[in-house]
Amino acid sequence: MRKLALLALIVTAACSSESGPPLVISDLEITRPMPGASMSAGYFLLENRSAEAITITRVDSPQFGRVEVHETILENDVSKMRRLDALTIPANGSVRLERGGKHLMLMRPADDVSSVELGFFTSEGLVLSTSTRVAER
Ligand SMILES: [Cu+2]
Repeated sequence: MRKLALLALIVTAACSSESGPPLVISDLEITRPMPGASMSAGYFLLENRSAEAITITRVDSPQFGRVEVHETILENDVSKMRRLDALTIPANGSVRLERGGKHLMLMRPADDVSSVELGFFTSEGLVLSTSTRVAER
């Protein structure tokens, strides 16, 4: 957290008209689990507005028992998912989580998941928190 605060100071000094959080989320969509399934998927765009790469090492949500970052890969013409230990957003760059690509997998839902809160952590702590309504199908 201390490093991020310092980073924010540097960014502010370098570009005084622009301050604000280093990591910005948009286009956030959490799907409702398919009937009989207990997993939801999350899609969004993460923008890093700082001059240093940001590596997300953990995502959590009070509405789910477990949240993982997955990547869909094609192996011998079979679509598979694998878990990613980290998600790096390059300096002044962005990463999109989308259908058929990297995505968030939300497991073990609570009884009420009509509204979902998400926290994104680096090894140094929380860098972004957000919430959204779950998409109607
Ligand atoms: Cu997945």
